[in-house]
Amino acid sequence: MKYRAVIFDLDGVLCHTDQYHYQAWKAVADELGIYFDETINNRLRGVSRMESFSIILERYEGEMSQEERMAYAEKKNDIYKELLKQMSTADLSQEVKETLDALRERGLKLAVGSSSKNAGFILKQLGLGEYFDAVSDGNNITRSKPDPEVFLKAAEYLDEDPAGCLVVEDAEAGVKAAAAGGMDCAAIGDAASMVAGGGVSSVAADGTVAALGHKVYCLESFSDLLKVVE
Ligand code: B16
Ligand code: MG
Repeated sequence: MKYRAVIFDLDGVLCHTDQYHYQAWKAVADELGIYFDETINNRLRGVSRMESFSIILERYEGEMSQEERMAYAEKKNDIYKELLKQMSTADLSQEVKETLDALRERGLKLAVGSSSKNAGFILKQLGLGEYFDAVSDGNNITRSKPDPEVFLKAAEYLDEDPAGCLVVEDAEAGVKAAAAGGMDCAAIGDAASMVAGGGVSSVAADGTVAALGHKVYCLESFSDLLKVVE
């Protein structure tokens, strides 16, 4: 088999917390009188909390100190965490669970590589608290995607070479992070549309990341992963 391990992004791949991120940022943006919509929200995928707020503040007319930025980011996180409480095992789709189980049966190691500092809580809500062989998340990194740190740490925790790992991502920043880390990537959702449309500039039409030689597959649905790892 080509791969020995699969590293999954969390938000937008294993589950859909993206709507909760949107609602929480929207509440903060509305309070500050900043225009914010789903298109801007797409730019926040895979990007750390503080960097996400910087993107939102691009449309802010006034000045904001670092302390104020931290306070608003914390406020967003409080709203987000409150929304996460309504998540349950019902938010883990049957397709995702069955595909994870099938990958494991094939002998692949499975890890999470997420920018989120709330990854542990989300996995617990989904009933996946003890499921993965390793979890690398926003708490163990200093640089966020497109830096490859979160995926390289996941490979290290799994004791695997990056070249033997396949990353699954829904964000442009994550697809780039995988390539920068020397890993092939399966793009899903928003990232798959971008890759297919040529929106990820470093990815050639045949799915190869130019100059780096890493593959990027476009998944129509999560279970397509089983074909990629054959
Ligand atoms: P938190 P992922 C990312 O998760 C989200 O896509 C991104 O929108 C969010 O800003 C980031 O986590 C940080 O999340 O505020 O919970 O630490 O896609 O990398 O699983
Ligand atoms: Mg994501």
